[in-house]
Amino acid sequence: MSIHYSAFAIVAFVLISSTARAVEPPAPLLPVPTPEQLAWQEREFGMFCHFGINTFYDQEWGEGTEDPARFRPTNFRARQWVKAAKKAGMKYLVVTAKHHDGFCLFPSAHTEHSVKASPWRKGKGDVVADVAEACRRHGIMFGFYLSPWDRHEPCYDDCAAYDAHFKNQLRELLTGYGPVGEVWFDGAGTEGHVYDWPAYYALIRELQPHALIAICGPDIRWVGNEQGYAPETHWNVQPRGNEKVWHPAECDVPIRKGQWFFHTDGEKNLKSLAELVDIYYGSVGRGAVLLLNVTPDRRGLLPEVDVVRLHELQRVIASTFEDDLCAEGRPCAASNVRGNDMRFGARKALDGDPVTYWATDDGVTQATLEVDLGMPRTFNRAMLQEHIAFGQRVEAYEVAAQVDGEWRTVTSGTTIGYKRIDRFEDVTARRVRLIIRKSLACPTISRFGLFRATEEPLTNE
Ligand code: FUL
Repeated sequence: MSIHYSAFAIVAFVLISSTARAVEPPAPLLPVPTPEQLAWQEREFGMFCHFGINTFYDQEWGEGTEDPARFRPTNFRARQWVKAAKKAGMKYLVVTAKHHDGFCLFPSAHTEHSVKASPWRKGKGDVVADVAEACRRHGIMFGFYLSPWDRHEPCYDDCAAYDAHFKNQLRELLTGYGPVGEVWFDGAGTEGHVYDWPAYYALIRELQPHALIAICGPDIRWVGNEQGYAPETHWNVQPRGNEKVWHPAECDVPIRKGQWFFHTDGEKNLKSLAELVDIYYGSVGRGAVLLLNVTPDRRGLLPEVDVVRLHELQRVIASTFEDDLCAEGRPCAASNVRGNDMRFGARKALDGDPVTYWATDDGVTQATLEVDLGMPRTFNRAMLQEHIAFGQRVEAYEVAAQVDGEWRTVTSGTTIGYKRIDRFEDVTARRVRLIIRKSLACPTISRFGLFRATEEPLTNE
């Protein structure tokens, strides 16, 4: 009896292990994101906060001659910023520890031009510390912006001396405030100045190995505009010298048109809900990450009107994407499934799990996935996602629906990447298809979703 049992167990083991061996996941298509880049990509949406001496001067770029005595927020509460971010669905926050004017929101030991010299909290306050602490408390990734261009620092024109100064400040920020997720190096104003970037990067890697270095940095690239839009065709892989690297894009844009810092008459520049919804589709919907600037006022609080707008945006996004018509359980089939193995089956694109994916056999770069929605359903948004941990692959796709017995193209495009959301007029259909037309290697699709948005069309209010 026991012999029979163990013989059976051995046969079962051999069978299971040989099937497992037969169908390997696709080989990664290099380069692929680092774990930190992947986790950042999945955050999708963050808050930028420009706060500093400019807030009290009604200006965007200080000259470095501003008086720290003017920095006196009356009701600064970092928690209000972070709670608003969290409620808006944002997953990280980047604060301006120092802008071009050189005024530091933290009590740097290497300059007097900081909160230390201000009347705020009798010179004992530290905005960066409060923000980092609030982020930690609410599970928001913390990041800081540190402007390389410094119009106050007397040693700025001596490149070597300034490198040492800048590294000192970096060290303070990298060691005194807990985990840092992103370091934002602005390129503005730096023309003609030679910085020792490799030394800055080395210091960050040494002190915060999980921090991503953005813009003037190797981990996250600037999307190339301050409007909040990524290009339609959007590749994460970029050339660097003779190499190709994974260098994902971040779309930074202010919620008030053209204003990163607070201005007393800035409310009229607050973007409309429709504009913000459009920005969301133009950034997250094209596979980039959105860093929306919401700027604290002279109280040290985010203005209520901005917070309300932010939450309107969150409601539109949440309500649009809460009911996936292609959800798990719908009958579905694919023209090709990797090794005919259920682990890579069509269903894996519907299960809402970003870790699982539908994949085809190696060499199969055109394939169709068909879903039966059970009955005619109306939709106007398609969400597609690639399993980018294995690299970005798709070069051309199409979504089609069977309307009155005929297959019609609902939307089509080029790249998918981490996420692609397309908008189109209402379509009512029971059978729908995702067609991969062209791919650099076998596609790995972790999401094919269809939704119905009810928000008003874009207006220019
Ligand atoms: C630009 C800066 O000059 C602006 O003031 C702002 O900080 C924006 C995010 O980057 O380069």
